[in-house]
Amino acid sequence: STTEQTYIMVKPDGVQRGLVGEIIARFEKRGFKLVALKMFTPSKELLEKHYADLKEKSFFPRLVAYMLSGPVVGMVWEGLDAVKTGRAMLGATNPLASAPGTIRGDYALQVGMNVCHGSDAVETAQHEIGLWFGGEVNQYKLSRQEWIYE
Ligand code: YYY
Ligand code: MG
Repeated sequence: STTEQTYIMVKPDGVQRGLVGEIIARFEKRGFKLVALKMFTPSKELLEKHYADLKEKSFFPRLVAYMLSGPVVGMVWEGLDAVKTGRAMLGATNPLASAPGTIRGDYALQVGMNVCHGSDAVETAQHEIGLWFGGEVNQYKLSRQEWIYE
């Protein structure tokens, strides 16, 4: 639906490399509506909740340490098929497999520094929006929407 929401996050490497504006611009230009945006210095506890499904993985400690290495920028984007389309815009998890034209395919090389996060399902997105924004997103009419949706 056109009101589907996804949680997109610029990871510490993306912030340090000056990719925040580029990533926002891609979602804006694609037609998605920004409904929440914030820079966070997350706690270890929050990151462990965010990545709870990966806690048994061998790379989990390294992943959490990387995510604690600097501030991140979290956002919620709303629009048609936002979760799946958002993932397609990010590219494959391993940047070596990400298609050129995707964010990871254009700006990253290694899986442990892949610049961005995107929710993998509608339910996951709602869970992540709850974790990072307490579920609080903005409601407004985007005037350009009538030139994006037929
Ligand atoms: O959702 P996505 O970020 O594309 O991948 P996940 O399987 O959820 O893994 C989260 C995160 O963990 C990934 O973006 C990089 C890191 N990671 C890793 O460092 N090494 C792996 N073999 C797999 C994932
Ligand atoms: Mg994931």
